Amino acid sequence: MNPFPPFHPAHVFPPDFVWGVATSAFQIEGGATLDGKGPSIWDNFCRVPGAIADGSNGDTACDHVHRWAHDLDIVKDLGVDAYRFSVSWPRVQPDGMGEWNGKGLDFYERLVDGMVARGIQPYLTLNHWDLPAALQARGGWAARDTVHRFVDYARQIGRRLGDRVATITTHNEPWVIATLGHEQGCFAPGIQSRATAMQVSHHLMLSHGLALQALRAQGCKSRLGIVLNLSPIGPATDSPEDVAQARLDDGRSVRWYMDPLFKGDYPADVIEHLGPDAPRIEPGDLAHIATPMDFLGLNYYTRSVVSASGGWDVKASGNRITEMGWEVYPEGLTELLLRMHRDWTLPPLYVKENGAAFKDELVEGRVHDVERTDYIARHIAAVGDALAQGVPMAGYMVWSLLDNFEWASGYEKRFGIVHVDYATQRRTLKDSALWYRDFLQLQKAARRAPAAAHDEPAGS
Ligand code: IFM
Repeated sequence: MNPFPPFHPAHVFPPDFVWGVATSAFQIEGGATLDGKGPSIWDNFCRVPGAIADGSNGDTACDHVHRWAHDLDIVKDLGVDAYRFSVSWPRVQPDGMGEWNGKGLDFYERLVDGMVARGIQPYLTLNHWDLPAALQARGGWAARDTVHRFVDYARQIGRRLGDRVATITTHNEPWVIATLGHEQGCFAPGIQSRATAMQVSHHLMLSHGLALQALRAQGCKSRLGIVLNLSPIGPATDSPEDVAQARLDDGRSVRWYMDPLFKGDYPADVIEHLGPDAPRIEPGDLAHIATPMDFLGLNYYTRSVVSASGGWDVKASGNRITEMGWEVYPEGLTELLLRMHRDWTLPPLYVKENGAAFKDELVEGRVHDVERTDYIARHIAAVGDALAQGVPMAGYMVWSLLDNFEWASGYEKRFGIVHVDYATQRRTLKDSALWYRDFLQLQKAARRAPAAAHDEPAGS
């Protein structure tokens, strides 16, 4: 029996739709001290007893610093258009200010050239969370000076790689950096203060806008944008308390980021709710944040259902739950995309991450990850549904290419479509990777011969 939804004509995507896979530096690179790399806040956080579920760290991870060429061969073999990766700031500038590390910059030169040579479009992210530890010692993202350090770093990367990378993302998931890193403290740098978190979020957004301006001023040709993690947020019941809670949560995690980017202001209800914890905003900041973008990236994994009393049992949904405890809810992706299209004026929109951790078993060289394959197929269909209803979708990327260091969960949660045996560093394409490759071949066939391919369901 075919466990996957068929891809009927509504889900043949436009010829220029970009298909990709994604990773980030800290999660795969390893080489924590190689060739002059400085420590990041995540290197330090991993040393805090109890911070990482399995007590692990990113010292070796997937050893991508040594195996990058083989990894790019895998990316090419999948037949994707683009590979989303991030630059480790402390690898290229160990202290986050001052001296540049030539060997670190050369690594990314080789990586980008390797993509170009294989016909893969490089999609670069500047900040996927691994802030240089030396900057944290000076206040980190809570300090306004870090904004200017980030802009310098963006300029340098633009100068070195901007002629070859298709897109540059400033920040990946500023909500995670601010809220998990500085309010809940379960991610680096492990701070627990709402006021600090809100100031951090403002500095991230400000540095995003200023980096865009700086990159454009030096003639950078890459398309520029940001990647947000958003979910549709709904009340568990229709009680006024639950409805109000859902509205507030939506304000803090969705509108807090979308409104300044696209409407030039933070949501008034959230500012009022924060009271003294609201960030200090200097004149002109909001105009910088609203600098027009060439694209917006969205990372989608699940929906959020909230109740004023705190708990909602995700199992009550009756839907499959991933190893992260996240409900599988592809309808939420279509719902979110339609809402974004309705409430804000969007540039081309990419799903820059989507995927799932499930328990995988490597048996005789195969990983039959039916649940992950089903997850990806259904979310691609959800993107197709949004596209068909007019949302300006430009691309979709699977998280992740490789099993990797899943932050506070360590190596226990596997998101890869390629299995990594951490003892040997051997890579094995899971069934989800084989399915994605077949699916992309069908999409490409559809690009060549649209009429014939419409009769051909994918995934069969
Ligand atoms: O692994 C992370 C990634 O770094 C950012 N987005 C969510 C993924 C899964 O938790």
